[in-house]
Amino acid sequence: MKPACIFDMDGVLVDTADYHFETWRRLAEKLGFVLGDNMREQLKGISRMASLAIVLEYGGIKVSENEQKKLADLKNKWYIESLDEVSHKVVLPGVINFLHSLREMGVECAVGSASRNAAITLKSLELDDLFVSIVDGNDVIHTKPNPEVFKNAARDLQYKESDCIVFEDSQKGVKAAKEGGFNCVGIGDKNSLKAADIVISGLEAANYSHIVSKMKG
Ligand code: B16
Ligand code: MG
Repeated sequence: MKPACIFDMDGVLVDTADYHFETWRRLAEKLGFVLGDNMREQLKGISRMASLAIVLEYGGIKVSENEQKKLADLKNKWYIESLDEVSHKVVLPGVINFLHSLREMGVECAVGSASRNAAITLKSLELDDLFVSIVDGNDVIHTKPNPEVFKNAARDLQYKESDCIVFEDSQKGVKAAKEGGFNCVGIGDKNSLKAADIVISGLEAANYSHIVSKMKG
């Protein structure tokens, strides 16, 4: 049986990580503080409300639950508006080729993303048909580093965790994959994704047979 592939979305399939971060910056500015570059990594891969909590704590701001909901909704409105301008340009290099090569080889694929916008985003980019299942932030209770999102994707694929390869760009996502018993390919910087089994720069550099040989070796 060929190991299945489960992809994180933001930062792996599409380059929306910067759009998320720039929108959090815009919100911080509205609240009267500057969100430092050092927060970029920390805001990757976690849910909208968990991200908001980090941003508010960074700015030393306390607001009611009702106000938090309003701020999160405003951030999402700005984020979706910013995505409108970019559309297909957000698909990362090598993604389409890699996904099509997996399909030709008969490798089953799914998405496991913290984003509540994942299904909408992949549908609007016409990439949704390439996945058996898209599990996103709407389908889970626990956010990464909890492995729930990947476990749900494995369940939908009907594969054991150890027969799946998770592709993930965030530290919290890599932790989720490893704690859930998955093989994990880190996407990005070797130093910040040390917990992954192997790290590659992006899907442009991905070779399925090579990755599988590393996993089984
Ligand atoms: P939304 P991923 C994550 O997606 C992003 O990395 C993270 O920065 C964002 O806060 C989160 O989705 C929630 O996104 O506001 O769209 O629900 O990397 O898990 O695909
Ligand atoms: Mg990500």
